[in-house]
Amino acid sequence: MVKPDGVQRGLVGEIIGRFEKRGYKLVGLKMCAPGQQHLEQHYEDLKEKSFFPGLIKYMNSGPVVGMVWEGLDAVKTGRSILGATNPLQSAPGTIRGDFALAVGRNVCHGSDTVENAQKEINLWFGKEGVTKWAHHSDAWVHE
Ligand code: DAT
Ligand code: MG
Repeated sequence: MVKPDGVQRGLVGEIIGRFEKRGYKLVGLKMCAPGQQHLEQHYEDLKEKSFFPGLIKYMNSGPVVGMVWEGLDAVKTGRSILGATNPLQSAPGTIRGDFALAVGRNVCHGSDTVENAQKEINLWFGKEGVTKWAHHSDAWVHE
């Protein structure tokens, strides 16, 4: 997901392009501003953290762009494309390492496990929000 700062800074195309060019297949895409309750549900595992109120306020400060990517090891490799949570520790070449400085303005979100990816897809996209399609380059990307 491109967070509100990423949307405002015009990074939507850049972020989509990095996943697309790596070889992942886009199967879900949506801009929305779902509101506080939905965002609290999305980050429910962090609700006891001191930064939680600030995180929700930031996430609720503008629209976000959610996406669902399919391909080999998409969750783990997707996280490495994003970079470390704190951009000061994100390697150059990662999205956060190239475009962010502060942990509370780190431009993008990525699911951290396949199980959480499934939960987040259900929360943000529902069953009809994901599109099955055949990528013409699939055999040139996957063995
Ligand atoms: P990630 O987004 O890399 O999965 P996370 O799930 O641990 O990281 O936390 C969710 C978001 O909360 C993270 O992208 C930025 C914010 N956050 C995490 N740790 C923080 C901290 N110590 N101070 C402020 N914000 C923090
Ligand atoms: Mg997380």
